[in-house]
Amino acid sequence: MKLQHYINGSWTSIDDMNFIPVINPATNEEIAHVPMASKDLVNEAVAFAKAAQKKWALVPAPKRADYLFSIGQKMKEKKEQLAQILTKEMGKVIEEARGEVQEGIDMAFYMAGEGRRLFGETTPSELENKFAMSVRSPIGVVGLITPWNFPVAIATWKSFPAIVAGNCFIWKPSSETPIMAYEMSKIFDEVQLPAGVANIVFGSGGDVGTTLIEHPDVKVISFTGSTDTGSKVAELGGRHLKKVSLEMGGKNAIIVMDDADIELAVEGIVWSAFGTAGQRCTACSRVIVHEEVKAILEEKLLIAMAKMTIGNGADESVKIGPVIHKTALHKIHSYTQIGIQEGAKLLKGGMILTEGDLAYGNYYAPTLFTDVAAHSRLAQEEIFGPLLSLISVSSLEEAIEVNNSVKFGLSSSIFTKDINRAFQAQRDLDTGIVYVNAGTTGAEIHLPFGGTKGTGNGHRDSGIAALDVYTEWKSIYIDYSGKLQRAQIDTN
Ligand code: UN1
Repeated sequence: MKLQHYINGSWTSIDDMNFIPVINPATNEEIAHVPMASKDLVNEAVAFAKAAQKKWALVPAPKRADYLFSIGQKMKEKKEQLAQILTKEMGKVIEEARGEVQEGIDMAFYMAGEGRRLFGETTPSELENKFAMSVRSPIGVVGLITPWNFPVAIATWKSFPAIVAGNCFIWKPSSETPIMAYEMSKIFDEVQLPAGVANIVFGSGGDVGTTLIEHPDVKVISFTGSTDTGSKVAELGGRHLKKVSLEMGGKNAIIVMDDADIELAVEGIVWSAFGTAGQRCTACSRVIVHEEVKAILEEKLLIAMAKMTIGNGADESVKIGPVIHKTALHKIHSYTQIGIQEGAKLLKGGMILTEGDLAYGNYYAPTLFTDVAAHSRLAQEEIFGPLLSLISVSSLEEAIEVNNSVKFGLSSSIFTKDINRAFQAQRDLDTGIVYVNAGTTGAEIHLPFGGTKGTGNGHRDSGIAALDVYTEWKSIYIDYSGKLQRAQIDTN
């Protein structure tokens, strides 16, 4: 299968294109070929989007929202088909793939509802017979750069608020997972979204992203991906005075206090650390455990880990799928070696799996280290794989300090039965998302998603907060006094 870019409501011809293969991480088989857009093609897409946006901004927001309701409905009808494709190109297990498509459906309906709100504000004027209000206005053409770990959900967090607010977008999905984007282009086409509102261009290695960031007609860049790439996006975006929204890495921790429900904590840890093979920005990669319950937690974690089934995520009984590619597999393994060198104690896993069919895919054994030093590389750096580090502490204060000692701040969690500790933790944990008695993953789309410190730059995906990325506040003063009234002067 050869994919095509989707520009101005049609798919580009496949002639004269450079293609690269798309690989199923469970088998390393080629499943499609994705074209690489030239700079000219990206510029062409931006020009179409710019022209389309002038008309799209005039479509009443509730009507723009109707398209989103139809998109959500189509995604619902195709949920199983989309989930199967998602598992095949990204590797996550089918149950999670269904969950991810559901996340996109939820976002469509949620943002469609926003079409009948998009609330502005009225504010009293300091002058007589003068009316003051502020409204959200669309910004123009926006560039969306999305990662491979959530090929559809993250794109919906960005594209749906963008279009309901009256913008047009150019979406550059990851070259690892372009098929989901291609499937979304079919849905945009099926619901007859006006040409040029949604555009998808494929690329690899940063060329398309650079063109979008440097283009004077692309006003906003929304990026989710690694901290390394994100800081380059921010740097280039800053030079071109772009509004840049960044969602980057995490080094998320679960705190297990001495009064925690240990069985529940184990379930939360296993799901957050090893689900999606640890390849979520929200994945748990540190457990900060109170020393009183360290031994029992280790024992129960090992029992739970022994029950995990690893393999091709298309198989309904499998709980842990492959990691995205060989490079990731070797990077993850290098952290096992780093952990050992740093003196951490390897309790389980720590190897690339090669038995039977696993040899064909990119499988890493769920890995548990204990006695990890809070400031070691193992405990500080994002690994993005199924590697978990246990760090022991002797108080809640110390647990919070360890949690906050990393450069990231996406998600955190505490297991405790003490309501005072829970409230103290939600206040003091320096992350954009905090869970009490739940794992670190599973954010819901109607709440803001994002993090503090090295995770982001203050913007949020999802929830109402996403509208702040894709709208500009416009303040409007209507003077009906019939005379010139000078603010700050005539008031006093
Ligand atoms: C991500 O890994 O970047 O909260 C997204 C969660 C999911 C989204 C994760 N709803 O785990």
